[in-house]
Amino acid sequence: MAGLFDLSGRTALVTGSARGIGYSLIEGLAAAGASVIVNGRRQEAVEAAVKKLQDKGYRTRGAVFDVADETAVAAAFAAFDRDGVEIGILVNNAGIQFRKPMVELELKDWQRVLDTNLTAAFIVGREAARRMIQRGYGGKIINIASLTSEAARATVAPYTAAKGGIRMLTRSMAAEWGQFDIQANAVGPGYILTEMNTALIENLEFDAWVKSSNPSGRWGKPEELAGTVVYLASEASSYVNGQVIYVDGGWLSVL
Ligand code: GCO
Repeated sequence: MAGLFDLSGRTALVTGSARGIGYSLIEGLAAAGASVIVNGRRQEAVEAAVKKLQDKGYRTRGAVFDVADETAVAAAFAAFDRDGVEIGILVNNAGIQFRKPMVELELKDWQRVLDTNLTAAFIVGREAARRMIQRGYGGKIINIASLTSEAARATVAPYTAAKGGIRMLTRSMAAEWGQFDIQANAVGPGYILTEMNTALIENLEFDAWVKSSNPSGRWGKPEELAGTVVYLASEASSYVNGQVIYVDGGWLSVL
């Protein structure tokens, strides 16, 4: 059974993995045996994350590109091709948050969130799937969804719309790519202790709300998401497709 979760010999690209949830996910995939590729937009952050993982003995490289930039993504994958890097596991994790009531929201801010949190998953997923299909031995795509893929919270409309889109993009990927032995699924984190949520964590009222409206009575930790991603990246989930697994302490299951 242990072999079912072994990712040895596989290469995983995790977008937005220089910090936060993305870094926890890529560390988990590396610990399960995968060679990993750290992605981010800032060279120094990517290099620091690569060094941290290499110091732990993991096979790691970095790839600095903006996942929302179609040209940059194509160039990054062309470089992978040149280097003989075959990405068998893609985690579309990159995401930003922008909190403001819709009536005050500018279109540019709406668009920026949708570009990074939803369109980027399509752009990077398309490049990865083209190669998985061409190679002929399948692959794994894991999109990072959110509680807001199911339920809305005021002041985060672009994020919510994008994460709702991630839920249905995941199903579209399953619908089109399942025939090529590609499994596309999603992980939906609950409220997790990350830098993106610092303003919420430090807000006593919000902190109390997170703890009172969640059966586990606490925030989740980034490393608590890694096991589900390793599962969806492994042979253990070879007949799981188009699903969203919520890692939320039970939040969505209760009134
Ligand atoms: C917010 C938070 C949420 C969480 C997470 C919940 O402002 O409500 O940022 O969006 O980060 O996505 O699943």
